[in-house]
Amino acid sequence: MKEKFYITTPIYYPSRKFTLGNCYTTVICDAVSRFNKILDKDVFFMTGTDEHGQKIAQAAKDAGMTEMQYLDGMIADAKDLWALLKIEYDKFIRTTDDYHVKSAQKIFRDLYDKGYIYKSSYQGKYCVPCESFWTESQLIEGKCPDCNRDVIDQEEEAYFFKLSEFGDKLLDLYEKNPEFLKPQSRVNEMVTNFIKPGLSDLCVTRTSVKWGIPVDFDPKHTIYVWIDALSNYITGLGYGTEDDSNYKKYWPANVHIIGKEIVRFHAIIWPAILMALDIPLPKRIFGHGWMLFGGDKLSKSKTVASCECTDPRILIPRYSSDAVRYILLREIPFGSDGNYTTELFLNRINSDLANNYGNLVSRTFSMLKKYKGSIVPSFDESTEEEIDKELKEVVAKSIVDTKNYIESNFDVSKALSSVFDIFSKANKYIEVTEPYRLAKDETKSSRLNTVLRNLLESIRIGTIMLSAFLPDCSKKVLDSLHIQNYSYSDVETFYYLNEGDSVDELGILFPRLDVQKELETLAEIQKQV
Ligand code: ME8
Repeated sequence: MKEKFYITTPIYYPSRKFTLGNCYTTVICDAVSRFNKILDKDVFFMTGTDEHGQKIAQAAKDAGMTEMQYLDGMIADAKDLWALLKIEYDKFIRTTDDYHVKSAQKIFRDLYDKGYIYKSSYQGKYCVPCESFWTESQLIEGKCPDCNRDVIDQEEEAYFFKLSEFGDKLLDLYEKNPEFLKPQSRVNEMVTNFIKPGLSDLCVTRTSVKWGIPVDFDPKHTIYVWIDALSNYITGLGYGTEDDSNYKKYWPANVHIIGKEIVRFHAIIWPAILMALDIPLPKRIFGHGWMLFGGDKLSKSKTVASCECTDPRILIPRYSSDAVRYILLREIPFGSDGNYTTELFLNRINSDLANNYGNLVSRTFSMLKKYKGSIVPSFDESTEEEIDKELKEVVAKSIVDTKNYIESNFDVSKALSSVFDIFSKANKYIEVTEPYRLAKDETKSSRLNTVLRNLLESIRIGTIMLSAFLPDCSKKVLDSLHIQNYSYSDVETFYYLNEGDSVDELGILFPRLDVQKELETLAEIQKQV
């Protein structure tokens, strides 16, 4: 039986169109999911949308639509974006889906029946026009952070979850299970900032928010976002419904990958809810850092210079989904914050995709055509030199390292960099072995064969690993080599291609860009949007 692997993104708020920041987490999860498929695991990858709450109701109102009209449009747009980015999810959950609503209600009722939820009253700062409660710390200079108007002290009846009972259990969890929350810095943050000072019970319903899932035994209350949202990770598998086969098969999740600002909800509230329900905990929560745009988490136009383009709907059609996936996966050290600029993106396309990988493939394929009629040549290990061993060592190291980076820490950035070690080394191998010179000397024919074969096999191995990260260009290269189905065991054999097979021609994978000109064109395009 195949090993199971269940991975999730956060479910995003569709109160605005998804940004490059949402693409960041989703592409990481997609790459990890694809990589695990290559490792021959039985993978389930879920993403979706978090569709309740005041913000969504307001956005729909502003757009002059009903909530569902508004949401259906936003979700169609989100799915188009994921298709453009080649995101291969197994399930897209919407928290307005029927099965989710019923199952979230059951979760709430079970928590109530077990005595973990009780009725009391909620006191907070209330903005009457926005119909929103705020905590003291959310106010900006004492006023509503949304509309900047005065707030009043208000009390409303509400249900509370006994989060305060879980402090010690959570400390115990982090201590006994150091893999549960990564990176380690996030554990320190949870312990010092939240658990040690003492957890308060959590308000989990609102009577003032109408756009939410009603508590089935007290319907004037709606379930306040976090119980609704977090439970998606199990309701999406069918938990609490008639068909819970996916829940039985895939839960507990191998990992929830999320941004660092929602670690508190995932590493404190979610395990507490699961413990209360006697449900096993996810194996790992990874809180990654932020992609920063001009120092800001959101690509708001006011903080980003006019030559900056952060709209994936412009970038993907213009530069390919692979190019956008590449910058997202590679540029930001996984776990930390990192800056994105359009110039950096364009330079990466040139240096890594066009000059390194693209150039390697195009040089190798054109030499193969010129000297060997595009036929996979034989190899003769007796003609091998030191540089051949070095190349094979780099390949062997990358095979081990890439898998380790993904399996031990989901570190897509290091994994991708390790795959590119093969391409850099193979380009150097061409410089050192000079196949164009060998071709001029008939006595070197066998050596030329070996050199070209070693290049082809290095490209094959690197490209199979690359296919988890950049599926489109890898498919083109693997198609030329007539490789359709593959798994990680195929990269572990260096000589794998059949001698005498033909290799199909391949166009340019990544055209080189004039960065300055592109920046100007993007600025123009943005002016028109
Ligand atoms: O928080 N850099 O939804 P959300 C990196 N609905 N990641 C970014 C990013 C950036 N600049 N901007 C967004 C919610 N993200 C809740 C989640 S889960 C049960 C409920 C990513 O639409 C990152 O994953 O605000 C972050 O956690 C998520 O988008 C926030 O999405």
